[in-house]
Amino acid sequence: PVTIHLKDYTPFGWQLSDVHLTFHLAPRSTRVVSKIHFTPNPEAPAQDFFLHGEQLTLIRAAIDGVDVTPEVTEDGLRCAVPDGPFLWECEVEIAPADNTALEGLYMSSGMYCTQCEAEGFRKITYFPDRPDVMSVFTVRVEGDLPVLLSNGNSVQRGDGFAEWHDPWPKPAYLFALVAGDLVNHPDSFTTMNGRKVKLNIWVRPGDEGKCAFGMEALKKSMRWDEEVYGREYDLEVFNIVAVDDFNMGAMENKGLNIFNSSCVLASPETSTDDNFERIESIIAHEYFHNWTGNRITCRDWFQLCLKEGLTVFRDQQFTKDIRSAPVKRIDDVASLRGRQFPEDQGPLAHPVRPESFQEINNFYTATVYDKGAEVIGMLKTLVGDEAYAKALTLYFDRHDGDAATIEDWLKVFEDTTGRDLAQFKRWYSQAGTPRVSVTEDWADGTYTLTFAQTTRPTPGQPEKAPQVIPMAVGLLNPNGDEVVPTRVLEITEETQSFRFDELAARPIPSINRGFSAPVVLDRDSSSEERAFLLAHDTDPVNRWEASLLLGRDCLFAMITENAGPDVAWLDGLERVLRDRDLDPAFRAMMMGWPSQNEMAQVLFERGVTPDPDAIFAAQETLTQFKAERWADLLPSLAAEGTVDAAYRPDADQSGKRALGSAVLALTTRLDGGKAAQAQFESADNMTLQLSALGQLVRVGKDQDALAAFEAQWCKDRLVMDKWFGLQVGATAPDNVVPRATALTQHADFDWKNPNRFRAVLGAMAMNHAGFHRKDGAGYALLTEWLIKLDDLNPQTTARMCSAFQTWKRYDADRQALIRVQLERLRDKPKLSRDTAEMVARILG
Ligand code: HT7
Ligand code: ZN
Repeated sequence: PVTIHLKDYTPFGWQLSDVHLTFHLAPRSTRVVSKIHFTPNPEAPAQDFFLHGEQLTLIRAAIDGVDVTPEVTEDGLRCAVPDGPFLWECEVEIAPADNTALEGLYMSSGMYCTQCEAEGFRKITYFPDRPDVMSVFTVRVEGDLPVLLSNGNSVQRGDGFAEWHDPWPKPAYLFALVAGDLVNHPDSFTTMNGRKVKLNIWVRPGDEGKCAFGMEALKKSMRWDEEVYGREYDLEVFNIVAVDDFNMGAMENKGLNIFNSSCVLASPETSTDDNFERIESIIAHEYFHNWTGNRITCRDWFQLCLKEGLTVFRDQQFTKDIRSAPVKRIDDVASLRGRQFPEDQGPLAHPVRPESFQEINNFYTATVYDKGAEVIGMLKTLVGDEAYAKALTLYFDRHDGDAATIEDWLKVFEDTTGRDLAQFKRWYSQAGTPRVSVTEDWADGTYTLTFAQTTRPTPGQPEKAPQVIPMAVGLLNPNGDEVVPTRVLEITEETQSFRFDELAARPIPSINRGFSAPVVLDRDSSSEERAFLLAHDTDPVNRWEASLLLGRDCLFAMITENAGPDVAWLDGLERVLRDRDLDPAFRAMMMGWPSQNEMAQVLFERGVTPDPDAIFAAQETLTQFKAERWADLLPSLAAEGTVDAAYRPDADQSGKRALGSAVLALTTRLDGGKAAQAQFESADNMTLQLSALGQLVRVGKDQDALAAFEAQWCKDRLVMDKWFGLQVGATAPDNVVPRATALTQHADFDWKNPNRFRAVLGAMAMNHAGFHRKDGAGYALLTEWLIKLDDLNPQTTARMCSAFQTWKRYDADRQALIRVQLERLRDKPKLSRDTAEMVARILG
């Protein structure tokens, strides 16, 4: 396998002034004709003329009108070219109907669509398929289909053809084409400068009723980007298309975003509140890419976080602004710790800006996206809101039209603030989660906090240097009053102390408020102090954190010492739950507790080998105990969690329903599923229906409900994904593998569809105790399916290998069972490059 290194970057030898593409569509014999003007790039070293190309049949190539015979290899072609500018013409044939990898031009439910990021365009035609080669595209699509779309503005449309022109230079990964029998949900948006932009969401006939929410989200995103970042949309039309077969969530192709249908289609009957919120944020994310990603793109794929970290940061800001900021922050922190921390602390750890890769598709990770966003949040905290805004304006002014780097990004902050960001840059280059231990000292009215930071070695990085850590700290006095409001301490040294003078009494610190830095905090605080913060902290994230830490300790003691549940913690929590001044959504979050996966990590960190069955049993005992202890409280909380008005998927109503659903989880422990059954039967929206079904699955009283649900929704793919997933995800550990096995034999288990594959096999891998069952049947079943999928869809296969990334936490028997499966995968004949790289990294 070839490893590509950041340090080897060299510019392409030519510039492309314009690209003309003509597509003659046919399922197994699409012809693609390209005409491109190449001009030597004065900034580039001398090099062969090489164009990427994979799985293409070359029909004809010509230079300046004269036919040529290039040297064609598996990954492209080489050709002798004139010294000066020249016109390249080329015709290839491709077979979209046979493209199961869902990269390049492929077919989904009878429609043609594309996915070119990262390196899919090379499966469409021969081209310098790299993000720093930008050009203006004109595209003609010919085909006997009612809707023919591509990037940019519509130039001409006629019987069986359409022409599109995108005036903004772009790299090939932002190219898109869609053709099919589609219907649109139209609307328009008037920009801050009074330009009217046509908006469309294109869907398969029958899905028109699921577009309204996505359209509203799009308009909100467009307005927000104008108001907060001063960014205006720059084409006459913005098209979104929903596609059923898609490897990821969505793609920001210029003017023609393509979405996994699960990430855009929504209706109250078929989508949960969580689905609505996710759709809103993904639509925002893709839209925001128009400036952070498209107008300013990446020089090379090592700079992926430049667009992804920033765009995630922007979509998180957007959700905070239009929903509840504290709840969103807690959600993001929980997801970072649940997904990114295990990556950063295991064999797949890599820097936010990786330095090498074999397959770039394997680096669309939680580290690049979510830690990348945290790094931007830290930068904003360090420089302040005003300087951040100025730096961003400078970034857009200075780099519009560029393929930029992290160096460019940091330079705008240096130029705006005069700060030296050399040390801060380590957040981009150093992998691993920093651990910060805290000690304190109190004498004569002076309170001193001392922080010591370390980062453990990660693959390829044995030594770590200290990072800049913005640590937001507030101090409370013993009465619970805030005596020192939030202050950001800038930790730059390995060990560093900060003093707070003239305090009347020894304070109680609230550290890393708002999760100001993505670190593991090591602090020996007493449970009294945690309970105090749970009761009094003014920072919602740390209030939630205090409860989580108490929950961890409680479960740890239950698992390792057979202790009973921590009554003091539950009483403290009860006071929070009874506080009607607190947002129901926040209280719903407080009712959550460490996941089984998180507990496995906690045990491992504390030197105890996690036993998945014991963790599951402790969770069950704790839930039952909570239900019994709070039996009196549950009815009033359930009332607060009931919405009488017509369904709206907004923060207010969904917060209430989240509380109702958390209450139902406890009530079910007391009534064996009666309330859940009633809710299931009366539900008039998917949020209530699904949460009730989840509880029925949990208590094993699900046969009738599952059958009724299937009968009701068998025609709706997205709802049926939920049906498949829930049966595996919510059931008791012993049932997980048998159920997953049975579902893979279900007539509707279309394993070639990534959503359906993930619904069953992904849900199995997420059911901690079920997946990690002692006999290794979960590992074997997943591997069997990954082996099968790899021939068809390497990208999705490789991503799902990360289910094994935490394997070193477990006992020797489980590790041996996992190793057997990883080696089985590794030894599969014709294993894809994607999966081979992942397996090799996980095996170490
Ligand atoms: N920029 C996109 C990332 C992406 C992708 C999307 C769909 C299918 C395959 C893909 N490979 C990479 C999505 C985003 O971050 O917005
Ligand atoms: Zn993105």
